[in-house]
Amino acid sequence: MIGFFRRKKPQDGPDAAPPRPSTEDLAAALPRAPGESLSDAVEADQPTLASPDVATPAPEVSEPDALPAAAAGKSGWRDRLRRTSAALGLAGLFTRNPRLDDDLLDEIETALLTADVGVPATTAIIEDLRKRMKEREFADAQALLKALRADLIALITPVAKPLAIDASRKPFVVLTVGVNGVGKTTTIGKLARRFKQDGHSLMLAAGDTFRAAAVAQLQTWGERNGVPVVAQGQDADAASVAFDALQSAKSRGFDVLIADTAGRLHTQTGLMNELGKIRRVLGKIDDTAPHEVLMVIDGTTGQNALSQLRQFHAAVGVTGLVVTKLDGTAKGGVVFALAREFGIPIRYAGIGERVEDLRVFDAESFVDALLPEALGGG
Ligand SMILES: Nc1nc2c(ncn2[C@@H]2O[C@H](COP(=O)(O)OP(=O)(O)OP(=O)(O)O)[C@@H](O)[C@H]2O)c(=O)[nH]1
Ligand SMILES: [Mg+2]
Repeated sequence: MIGFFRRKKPQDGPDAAPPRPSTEDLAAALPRAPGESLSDAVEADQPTLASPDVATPAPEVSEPDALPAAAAGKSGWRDRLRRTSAALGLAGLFTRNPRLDDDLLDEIETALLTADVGVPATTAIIEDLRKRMKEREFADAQALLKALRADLIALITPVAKPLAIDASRKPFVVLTVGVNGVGKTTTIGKLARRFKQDGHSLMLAAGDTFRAAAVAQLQTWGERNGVPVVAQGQDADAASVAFDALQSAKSRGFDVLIADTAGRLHTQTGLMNELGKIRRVLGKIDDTAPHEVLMVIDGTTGQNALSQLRQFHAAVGVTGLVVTKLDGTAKGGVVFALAREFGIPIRYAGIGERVEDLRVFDAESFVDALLPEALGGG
């Protein structure tokens, strides 16, 4: 019976067929006592996190050694986005007070592409500026800089929509997805702190069951924030963990449930299908769940983020994004490309490893960090 809930590991290859019946089939078929969870019914002997059988290597929670948190407000954004800002190099360009001509537009175009803004978004901005320059709208380079800032802000304002916890959904279920190592678990830890501070009661689900260390990592974040974590053993079925966690969070009256999942490559069809299964299993308990499918994207991956999002969106219907590691990259311009291509809300930006370094995504602060208004003494 337990074998039904074991599942292939990432190295089993992208298209390996699932070896057993789906969890939702079993959820429907298995008799359970009221309040008894799916895993209780079929996996009584599965090792749990507390079991001495589970090897728990040192969890990958690097925060205590991390740099100090970014300063509050716009200065924190500016400090942490300075690599992308340097890649853009527009500060140097405008302080030279350049002439308003095609060469200037070419330089801006190159700068935007260098910072990974991508071709479609860059072309749209340059064509807008070219048209307005021809119409003699700009008196000088400072006026053009102002228009460029406004175009950049306008591009990302529609996606700067913070995540709102709908209190009528109890629990409000957040399913976290993304490729390996992008910062999913760390982001959940940061969110747990934030939600708790906002007065929400919450629970975490350790849906990354590939590695015992992944469960322990989430557990550490849970302990640090005083938040309970629902876990089964390593190799448990991720959908079964999600099912258990939602049942438990619902019966205990929690406001929010955040489910972690194992990182997976967007090209691994079998593993991508598993996300659909997690989604369906959650829907068995609450047909409106999950209420947010939060995809975490590593800002350092640049344009590759677009194909990642395309595949995850097709597999599981992404409703919000977190772009992490913007502090360590010159490719932060990918945020504009994501906004233009998908229009999916960007909820948060990760600008460091500390728990405080998860910012609600703010269009003006973001553009201000890349292209300060006061450039060139204007
Ligand atoms: N500099 C920086 N590091 C970050 C940020 N977010 C996450 N990290 C680091 O990225 C590394 C990977 O983070 P995890 O949270 O383990 O990533 P994951 O997506 O859960 O990884 P898997 O579960 O293996 O797929 C850790 O060292 C984090 O500290 C960020 O915004 N800035
Ligand atoms: Mg993880």
